[in-house]
Amino acid sequence: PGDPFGFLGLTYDDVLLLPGYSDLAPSDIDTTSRLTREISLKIPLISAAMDTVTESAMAIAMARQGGLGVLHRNLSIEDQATQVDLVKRTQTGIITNPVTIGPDATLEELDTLAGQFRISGFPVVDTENKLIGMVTNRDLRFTPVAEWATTKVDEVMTPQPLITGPSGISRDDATLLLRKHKLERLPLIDPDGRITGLITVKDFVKSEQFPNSSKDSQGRLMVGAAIGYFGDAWQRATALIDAGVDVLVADTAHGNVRMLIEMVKRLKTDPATKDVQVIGGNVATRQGAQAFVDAGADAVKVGVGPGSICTTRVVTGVGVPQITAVYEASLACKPAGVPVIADGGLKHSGEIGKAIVAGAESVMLGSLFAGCEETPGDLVLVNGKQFKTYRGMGSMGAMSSRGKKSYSKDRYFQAEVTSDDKIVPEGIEGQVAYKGPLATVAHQLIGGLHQTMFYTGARTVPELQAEGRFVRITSASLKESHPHDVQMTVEAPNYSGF
Ligand code: RVP
Repeated sequence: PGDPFGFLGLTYDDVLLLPGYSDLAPSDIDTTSRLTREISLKIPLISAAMDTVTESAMAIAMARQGGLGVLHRNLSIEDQATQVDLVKRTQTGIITNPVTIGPDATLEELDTLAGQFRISGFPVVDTENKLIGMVTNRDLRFTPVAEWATTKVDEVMTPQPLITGPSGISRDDATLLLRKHKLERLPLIDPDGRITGLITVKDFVKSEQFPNSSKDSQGRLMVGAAIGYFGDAWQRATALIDAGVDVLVADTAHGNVRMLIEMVKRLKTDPATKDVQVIGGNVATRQGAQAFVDAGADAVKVGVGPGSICTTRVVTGVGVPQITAVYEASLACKPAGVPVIADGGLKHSGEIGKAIVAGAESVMLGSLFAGCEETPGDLVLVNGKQFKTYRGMGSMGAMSSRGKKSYSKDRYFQAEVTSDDKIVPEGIEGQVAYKGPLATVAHQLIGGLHQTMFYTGARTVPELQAEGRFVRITSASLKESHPHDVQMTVEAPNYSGF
């Protein structure tokens, strides 16, 4: 009953943030924010679970910068679990579960293993996992390739006694040992001589290069992965947990669905899964968010239709403008202490601060990241300019069986559609300009957020959320906000046009 038109929905381009009194030095500003109830990130950026955005290389780059990558699920359970494993093994410090090899393996097998895991040195262990030597790619070089199939690892390895460290060695002690003995690798063993870890100089140097990186309690990079609720989603969830995933994103394009809400509830109560952080999504109303809060979700992802490649609002007529959607969801989430993630629709760095003031604690980005070097897919050259493909997960390309099997069309309610000509897509396929490494893209985005915080006088993200105020604007103001009445001759690294 009552007014059928409800309230007015606003989105990013409908608002600006009011400047506020500022007494801050750049070093005062802290962009740390909560991703979930239990995980905080140094930078509140998440890369979208899309097959043209996040696979292991992107997830590694995101975690190194201090954000998080969510691995897409348009691939088999085994392949997605392998992606998780690749991120978890890319160490920032100590490898807690190093890949080992047996003394009877051939050099050919050693070479295959090195290629598969992209590593060059292995502890050699006996059947009880006791360290008996170390073997590296260097050891291969002195044996002719023709003999690799018949030569065994124990013929070329460096046998015990080796320089080793105890399992719980501190970073400083490990550094001393590596330096003193000019070691490339330091195996860690327990009192019985079993291998428990491996430290490499390369990883130690890297961890100094990425002081903000998002790490778990064991110093491994953090990673998220998308699951749904349909079919074998539960097996997917447990396989990802076994591989070490930190965050499961249980989402579909429409998350206010009984089976998905039940999935979140089960994940948060089953003893096998309840310790992993679970994000539920996507919703765009207060009631939708409340359902996930009640189900025990550790964060709620918001966005129905704002995505750059999304046609949901056009195809279905359903959606909520993103600033309003985030605000409405936050009304349910904030009292429960559950963070909101604003997913989709961001075009510039200034929108990160707007999402935070509307009630989000982090943002998920697709198009802004799709042009990065680390995203899946090759560079495409068009008229001498470099592009990368970017497509919606509800596009024909992602849902049809052309190319390879689609594992994710249930995200758009199409799980039972077997023939491609019956698919109703809710996304498009396109391309974005190549932008180089994620590090430079993230630098511009976070630099923009720093400036937002300076202009608004907010030292921290919670302060920005609490104190930030909007002013609603008109289309004339939006025109004024963008460059106008000049011809742009040089593209800025953080602005490419209206
Ligand atoms: P954007 O950053 O505006 O490119 O939006 C990315 C988001 O769009 C994703 O995180 C997801 O929520 C949504 N998406 C992905 N595929 C589709 C679709 O095909 N409609 N939408």
